[in-house]
Amino acid sequence: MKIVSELNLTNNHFMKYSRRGLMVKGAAIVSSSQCVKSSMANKTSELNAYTPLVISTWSFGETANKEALKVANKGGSLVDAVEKGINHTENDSKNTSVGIGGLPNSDGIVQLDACIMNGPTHGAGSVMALEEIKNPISVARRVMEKTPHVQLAGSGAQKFAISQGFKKENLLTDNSHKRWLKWKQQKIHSKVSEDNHDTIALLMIDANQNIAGGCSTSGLAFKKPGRVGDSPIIGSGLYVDNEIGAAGATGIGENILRHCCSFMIVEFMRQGFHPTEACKEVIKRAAKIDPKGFNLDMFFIALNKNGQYGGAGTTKGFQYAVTTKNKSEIINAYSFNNNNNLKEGGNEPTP
Ligand code: SD4
Repeated sequence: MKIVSELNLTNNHFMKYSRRGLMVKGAAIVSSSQCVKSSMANKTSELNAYTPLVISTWSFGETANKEALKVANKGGSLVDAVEKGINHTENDSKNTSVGIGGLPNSDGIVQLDACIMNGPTHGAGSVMALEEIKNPISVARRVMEKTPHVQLAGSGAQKFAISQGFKKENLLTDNSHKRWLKWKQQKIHSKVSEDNHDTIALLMIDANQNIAGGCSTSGLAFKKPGRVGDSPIIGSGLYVDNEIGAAGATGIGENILRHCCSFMIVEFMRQGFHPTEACKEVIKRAAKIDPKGFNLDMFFIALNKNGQYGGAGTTKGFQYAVTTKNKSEIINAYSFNNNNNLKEGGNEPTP
C-alpha cells in the first residue's frame, strides 16, 4: 500500500494529474500557504486524463474505490458505482463504523445514516437512524430514485426499505456487542482513530466529467438513541454540484453540521480554490468563529470538475484513498495541527 503525503502532493500532483489543463490555461497556482487557486475550466480536453477517478475517506476506502471502478468498468452507471463501492464497506463486518458491525448507540442498537447524490440530476436521497438494514446507502438511493422525498428517518426509513425488498437483519456482531458491553461498564471515551471514528464518504468523477457521491456511517459510537450526525445531511456530510465538484466529510458530526462544511467546500471550489485548499479554507473559517477553534475533529475530501482532488483535517492522522484504473494511493491529508504558525482565523490550531 503506497502512502503519500498531502503536503508533498499538492503541487506535484497538479503536474502529474493536471499538467495538460494547467499548461494550456496557464492557470494561476498562487503558492502561498493561504491560497492556492486552480483552473476551473470545464473543457473536456482539460480533464484529468486518469478519469474515472474515485476518492474516499480513510485507507479502508481503497477497496470501496476499487469496487466502484469495477462496477463502472462493467458498464454500471456512476450512481451504481458509488452505491456498490460503499456497499463493499457496509458489508465488511470487521469495519466498526459503517454498516454491519458498526458500533451501536448507548442502548446497544445499531442506527445507520447515509446519503447519496447524483450530479447530473442534482438528485439526493438520505436515510437516518435506520435499524436492521445493513446497506443504508442503497436505501438512500431508493429514496432518491423512487420517492418524491429526500430524507427518510427511523421507522419510516425502515418501513420503506422493507417495501423495496431489503431484509431486516441483526447488525450487532459479537465484536460490537462486546465493545458496547465494555463501554457500558466503563463508559470509556477513547481517542479518535480509524477504529472508533470514521465514515465512508466516496466521490467519483467519470470520463464525461459527471460527478456523484455517497456517505455511509453508523455514526458516533454509543451515541444517544436517535442522534443523527452530518453523514446523511446533504451539504454537511456530502455535497455534489455537477458544475463544480463534490466534497465529503468524516469526523464529529455535530461540528461538521454546524458549519455546513461540504456545501461550503464546493463553494470555495467554485471560487477557484483547489480541492485541498477549499477543505483548508472551510476548516479555517469554522475555527475562526467556533469557540472550539481548531479542536473540531473534522476531516474532508474534495474533488473538482477537472478531476483534481485533495483533503484536509483539523487533526493529524486523516488519510484518504484515491483510485484510478492506473493506480491507487493512500494519502496523508494536510492537517492543521502540523502547522503551528497558522495565524489566520484568530484561533491557534491544537498542537
Ligand atoms: C457522525 N461524522 O455521525 C459521523 C461519524 C464519523 O468519523 O465520521 N466519524 O458524526
